[in-house]
Amino acid sequence: MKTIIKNGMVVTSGSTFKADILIQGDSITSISSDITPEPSDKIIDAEGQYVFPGGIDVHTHLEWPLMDTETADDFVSGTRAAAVGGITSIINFTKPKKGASLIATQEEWIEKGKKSVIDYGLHAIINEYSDRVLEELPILAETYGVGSIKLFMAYKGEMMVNDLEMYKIMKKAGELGVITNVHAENGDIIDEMIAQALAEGNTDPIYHGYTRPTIMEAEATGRALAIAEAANAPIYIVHVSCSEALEKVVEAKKRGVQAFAETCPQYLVLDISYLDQPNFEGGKYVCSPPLREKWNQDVLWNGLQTGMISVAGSDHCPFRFHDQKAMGKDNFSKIPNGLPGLEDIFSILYHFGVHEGRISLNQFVEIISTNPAKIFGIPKKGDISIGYDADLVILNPNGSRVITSASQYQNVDYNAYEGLEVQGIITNVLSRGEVIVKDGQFIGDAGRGKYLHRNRRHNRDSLFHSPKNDQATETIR
Ligand code: DUC
Ligand code: ZN
Ligand code: ZN
Repeated sequence: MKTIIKNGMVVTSGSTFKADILIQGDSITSISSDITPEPSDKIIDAEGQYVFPGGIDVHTHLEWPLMDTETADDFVSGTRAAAVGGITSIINFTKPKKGASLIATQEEWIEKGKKSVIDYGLHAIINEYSDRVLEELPILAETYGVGSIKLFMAYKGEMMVNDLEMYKIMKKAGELGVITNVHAENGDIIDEMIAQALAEGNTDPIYHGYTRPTIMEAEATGRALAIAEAANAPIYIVHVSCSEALEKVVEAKKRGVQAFAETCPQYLVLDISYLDQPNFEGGKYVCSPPLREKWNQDVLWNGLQTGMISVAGSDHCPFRFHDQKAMGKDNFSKIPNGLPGLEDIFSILYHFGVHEGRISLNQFVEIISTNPAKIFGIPKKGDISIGYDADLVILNPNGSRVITSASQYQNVDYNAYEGLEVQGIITNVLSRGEVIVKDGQFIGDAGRGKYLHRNRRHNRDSLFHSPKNDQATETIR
């Protein structure tokens, strides 16, 4: 059976035009001003609506152990929420147990991911250094299509690696064309600040913000970029939250470092005042890096406008408020770090970005779909083009909705954006040609998602050498 999406306004990173889209099997086979249906064809009328390439969220933590607990969404509930929210592919993080091989870990996480309702890839976290890591990296890259790893500069004892370890790992990754995601915060100094705050009797969630200052994110960001430069390796700084850290990225791009930056909706829309609420409400907003002073939001939007920030990822890391966040009721350092966001990232970026005039429709597609596919080497996704996967999101720009945990698919008892009204309603979502969201309701099956065996290098290089990147001039503030 063929499917035709008729009369929609097709939006890609490069253009916006009215067209019909013909889908056969998994793929887009024709894009034309008027495709005549045959009687057996399934028709989706998208008159008055936008048709976007499916969102690609390259920053998720489903089924992810952290701080003696595990995130509240598994690959079923998390990817279902993603689909309803316009995300048709994710890249989740693995997490090796101490001493475990990276290959065995990858196998274990591919197995976990098989429940997914949308396509999923995996970034391999490396949370301790050994010579074996360097031996396993080529196997991960070549046999498992793992084009990206992740290193942490914080979470000492659980995940943090030191500078020399980073250098050795990034050097090897760079030789293989594998990009390194980096969580950039100075873990040593943050741990000291936390100990000091607790010793002074300061236990409320707001101290999470005070003990992880912007300068410690900027310092680690600059150091990571310098190590990448010395190792001649591509680097992707996850969740840039503040102006000082973004400045480090811009400086590095100017020097020619193969650097990309990501920010997240929580840093674009929420601010540090959310941590400072009575009755432990602030605990809901504990994530790392922490929410920042509001003025940083304009700088981050500017980074997206100018291409200095290439991607918006959700950093979906959900913990229930009533029992998981509550672990830190008397001690902010025990609050599991993370916010839910996978279900709403597409809407929030559309509303605050496109609807409120901060970015264009085409920039929106670039940030939420095209750039993630290019940077992380996802073949046949991130665009609406013949031969590409029919991963498509149809959005009615004339409708609006109020975000609330009462109607969410995320398996968590709150929503960080509760009560926000956003313009634009996602009506239909297709994943490889199959309608998995119809009239806003999920109708797909668990287990239909496929593991993304990723390419390395080629698409990312074309993006790195784009005119925008080459112009990394005084673009912030
Ligand atoms: N930050 C979070 O808030 N959660 C997961 C880990 C991280 O880096
Ligand atoms: Zn992180
Ligand atoms: Zn994260």
